[in-house]
Amino acid sequence: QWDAQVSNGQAIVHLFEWPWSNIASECESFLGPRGYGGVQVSPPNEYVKVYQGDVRRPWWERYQPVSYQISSRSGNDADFRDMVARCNNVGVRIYVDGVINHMSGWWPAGTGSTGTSGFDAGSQSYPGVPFSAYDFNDGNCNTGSGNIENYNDASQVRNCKLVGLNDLNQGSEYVREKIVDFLNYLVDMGVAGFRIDASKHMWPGDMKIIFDRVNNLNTDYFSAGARPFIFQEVIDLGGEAISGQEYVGNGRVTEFRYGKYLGEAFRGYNQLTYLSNFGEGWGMLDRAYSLVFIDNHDNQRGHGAGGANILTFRVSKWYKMANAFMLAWPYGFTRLMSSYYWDQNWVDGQDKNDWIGPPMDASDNIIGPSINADQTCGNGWICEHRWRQIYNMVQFRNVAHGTDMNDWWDNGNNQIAFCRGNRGFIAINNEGYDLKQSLQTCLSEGSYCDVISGNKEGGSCTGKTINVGSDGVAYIEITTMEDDGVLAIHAESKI
Ligand code: LAG
Ligand code: CA
Repeated sequence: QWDAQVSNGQAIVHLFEWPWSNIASECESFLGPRGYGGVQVSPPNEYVKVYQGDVRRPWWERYQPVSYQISSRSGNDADFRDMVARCNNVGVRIYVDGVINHMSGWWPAGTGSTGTSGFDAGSQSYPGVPFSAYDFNDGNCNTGSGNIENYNDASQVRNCKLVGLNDLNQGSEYVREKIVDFLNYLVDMGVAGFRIDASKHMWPGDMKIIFDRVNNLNTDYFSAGARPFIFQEVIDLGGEAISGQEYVGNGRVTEFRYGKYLGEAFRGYNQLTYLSNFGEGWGMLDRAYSLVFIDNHDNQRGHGAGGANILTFRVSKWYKMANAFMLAWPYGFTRLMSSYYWDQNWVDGQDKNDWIGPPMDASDNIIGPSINADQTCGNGWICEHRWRQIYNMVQFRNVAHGTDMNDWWDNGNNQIAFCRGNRGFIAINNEGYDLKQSLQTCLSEGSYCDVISGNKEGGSCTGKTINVGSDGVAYIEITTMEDDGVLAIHAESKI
């Protein structure tokens, strides 16, 4: 449950709100060939269609389940199955965002959903499962409003409603059974694991009972006895009643401090020199239990945790630097974010457009990404995972997998460099002046292509070429005029 069950890639990407058919082609044409290990997909099961004043089909409607029928704006059951098979066939795994803490919020009877089940939130009737009022926590919650009011009280965080969402009682045998059936349906289809939404809001012991009952992975794609990968979304920045540590016995846990601290460092509120022991040395979870990322679908738009210093595609130079550091650094299992664009509308420090959903047509169908000649995406999709600096660092991580960090160098401030065994070398310059330095790269003698400024194509390099001497030393230059503040070479970028 801690092993991502990847076949060859050590990083996964969240293709937020992508249609299943687009993900299937992306696995075949890009993710498989580029060494991505897998995809986190948006919730696939039936949910509320939200129309509320100006708010029209927000992304967050997918976090209000109505049943476990596979039917969403990304496609139906057949589309989903086709994607799982096609991705697995090219060695790319699928991880489902499992929303099992709650069902929908309150909506008037007759409100539509993305499937055929229908629901009545007021009487807590979800006939597609079926769930009824007996299956919810209301009786176990003792706050006046029925909502979570105080995050210093673990029992209300787990037994009361999160922002008004009908809270399932995972202590009930019947509820567990329905959740296990849902997870098993997906596992049997070939899914490799789950991001467990809102894990902080469920008791770790109840979750353990549920996960222990999930089947082994499908042997058409995985070895016999392989267990589903579980990564639990627990927002723990310290200072609350519930800690991420309580969940490590069930699977990996999202380490939200990781992206927050890197955001602060690259924005200049902390020096990169301190990153030499980034990870456990900074009080974060043990690397064997952590799932790390620079931003996610919540904190890239001010939801969730991390605050204003989180880096996103909007500050692309820092974003690429932070992702490069993450992918080069031997800590945790890495996840990349892949976004769509929306116009922000800042009012009193809050983006009034933080609800905006993916690009859609006049009938509210998602318009999936198109692929431009230069490999970037069109139709309003950012596709950070297709940026050269990012996909080449995914390859770096794969090439360096299994080695430790060594030969750390820094200038005492914001220029750093290090090796990964004798497999890879990276230098980062976040200083207001150039980096010009002879450094130990730990690589064997020869010429290497810097995979940040270019690609190795055939026998040559479209970016900077770095000459490593017989002593492993190379002259490294990253000027402030360059597009990127990173230089990276590895055993497979030798020319
Ligand atoms: C998560 N992790 O624990 C998701 O990553 C996060 O995106 C989900 O919240 C949350 N838990 C519940 O699954 C998102 C939005 C919320 C949204 C919620 C339900 O961040 O803003 O709440 O999904 O759709 C919305 C409204 C609320 C309203 C609620 C109920 O924003 O004002 O009370 O719906 O109708
Ligand atoms: Ca709960």
